[in-house]
Amino acid sequence: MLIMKNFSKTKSNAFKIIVVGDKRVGKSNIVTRFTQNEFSLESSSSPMINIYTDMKIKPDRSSELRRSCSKEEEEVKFHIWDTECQEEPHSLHLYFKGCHGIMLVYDVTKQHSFESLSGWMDTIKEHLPETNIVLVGNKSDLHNLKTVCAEDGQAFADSHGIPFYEASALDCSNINEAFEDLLQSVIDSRESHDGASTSA
Ligand SMILES: Nc1nc2c(ncn2[C@@H]2O[C@H](COP(=O)(O)OP(=O)(O)OP(=O)(O)O)[C@@H](O)[C@H]2O)c(=O)[nH]1
Ligand SMILES: [Mg+2]
Repeated sequence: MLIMKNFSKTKSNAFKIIVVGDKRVGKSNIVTRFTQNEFSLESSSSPMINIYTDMKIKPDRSSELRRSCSKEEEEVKFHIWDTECQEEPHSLHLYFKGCHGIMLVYDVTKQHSFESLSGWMDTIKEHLPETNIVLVGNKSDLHNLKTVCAEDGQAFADSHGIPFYEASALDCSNINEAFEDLLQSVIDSRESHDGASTSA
C-alpha cells in the first residue's frame, strides 16, 4: 500500500520511473502487466521508448491496480518509461534526466543478464547517484530453466543497499510489490526532501 503524508500541493506530484535491463529480460511485459494487467508471449523488440503517462496512483492504492481516483484530493502521477533494448548500459543515460526511480531487471534464466547488472549500476550511480532503485529478477515462473538463484540476486541487491524481488510478468508474482516498493520510496524521498528544505 502506498502512503503519502502531508504531500506538497504546491509542487508537481509527477515522477519519472525508468525500467532498464538487458535485451529480452521482460521489461515491456513487466510494465504492461503493472499498468494494464496484460502479458504478451510474442517476442517483438520494443521499437522505441514507450512512455505510460497516465499512471495515477492514489495514496491508499491497494495491490490491485487503480489508474486514477476522483475522491482523493492528493494524487501522484508516475510516468513509467519502458526503455528499448540496449546492448550498452551507458548509452541509456540520455533518458535518465529528471528520473526519480529505476527498476533494474535481469532474467533469472539468463546468467549474462545478471552479470550485466554491475555495468548497469555503474551507469546509474554515475548519472543518478541519489535515485531510488529496485532490482527485479524476472521470469521466476521458469523454474526448470533458472540459472540465477534468488540468493545471488539478493546478495547483489544487498551489496548496493537496494530492495530485491524475484518476479514473473507471466504469472504476476511480485510485479505489483516491486513497483509499489519503488514508487513508495520515490514518494518518501520527495517527502524527506521537502521536509529538509522546509526546515532549512
Ligand atoms: N516465462 C516468462 N516469459 C516472459 C516473462 N516476461 C517476459 N517474458 C517473455 O520474454 C520475451 C521478452 O519479453 P519483453 O517484455 O519483450 O522483454 P524486453 O526486455 O522488453 O525486450 P526488449 O525491449 O527487446 O529489450 C517475450 O517473449 C515475453 O513473452 C515472464 O515473466 N515469464
Ligand atoms: Mg521491450
